[in-house]
Amino acid sequence: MENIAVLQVGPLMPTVQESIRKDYGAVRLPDGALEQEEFLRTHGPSFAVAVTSGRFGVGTELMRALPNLRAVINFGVGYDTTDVAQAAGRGITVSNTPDVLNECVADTAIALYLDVLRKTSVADRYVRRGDWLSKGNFPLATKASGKKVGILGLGRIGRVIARRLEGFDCDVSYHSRNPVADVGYWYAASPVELAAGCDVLIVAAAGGPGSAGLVGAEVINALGPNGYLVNIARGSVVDEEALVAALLAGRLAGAGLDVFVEEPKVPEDLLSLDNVVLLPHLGSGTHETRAAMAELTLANLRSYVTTGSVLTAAQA
Ligand code: 8YV
Repeated sequence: MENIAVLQVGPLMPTVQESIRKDYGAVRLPDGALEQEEFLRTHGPSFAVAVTSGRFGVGTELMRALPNLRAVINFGVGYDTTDVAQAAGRGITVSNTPDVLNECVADTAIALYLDVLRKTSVADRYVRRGDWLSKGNFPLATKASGKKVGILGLGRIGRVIARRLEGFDCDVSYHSRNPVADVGYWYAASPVELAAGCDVLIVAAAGGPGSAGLVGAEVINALGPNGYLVNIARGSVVDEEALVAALLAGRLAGAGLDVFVEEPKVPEDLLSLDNVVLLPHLGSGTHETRAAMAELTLANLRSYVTTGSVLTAAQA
């Protein structure tokens, strides 16, 4: 095996951290800004591979400080925190962990969908507070089966969500950059058209500059006061300020959110709203899926170090 210097950027699953330290002598980038600067000035040129996760990534400045970087191995399917344009320009390979998390992320979308319409989290709080005893029956919710659901981004995860919704007798439509050849769902020409024709909009598009703010005020207004939004993609795909404003003004019925613009910060205004379900970015967070992601991350690293190419290259 070629002697390659590996840099760990941000925390990783303990098994992955341990494995890259033991097998490749990986060194972790210090946390503080000053320590980082000092570290990179001295050691930056020695690293050929960075192992990171979607939460951290190798951004513009960090990539510049690693002049001999040849590969970014990303734990996670999303790699919007890595500067893929610079990577492409410099011939740096980027890998991610597609497919192994489709089911769990789709399950999370369905959990949010059911919760926000049927108000199960709110009802759980109602029981715990003793309101069932003191106030009587819980107010009626909204039916989840048979709804018109629009999926924004019919990629690997979007398709699995669609399949699950078929089981709820939902009428599925979608918008993606291009129509998907082998599906029978109705294709909407734009996010606004998709939102206008559905009861629930589920955001499953990849993050990054190409999709930033795709769900803006116009799309939210098209969804309307009886519409719901579910986001399991990236906070950046939704104009969060517009979303919060619409929820506060009653221009949207509710939202189920696993992702936010400034994670782990969640807009304060959302915390007191009972028509909003808030999750701490746990889409892929099961033992089984995280183990599969860890395995694929390490397999990509191994493959890069031994052959010079990765198994699952990210699309630039
Ligand atoms: C992970 C994710 O939580 O895969 C992704 O893109 O957002 C999640 O599966 C994340 O990548 C771990 O940092």
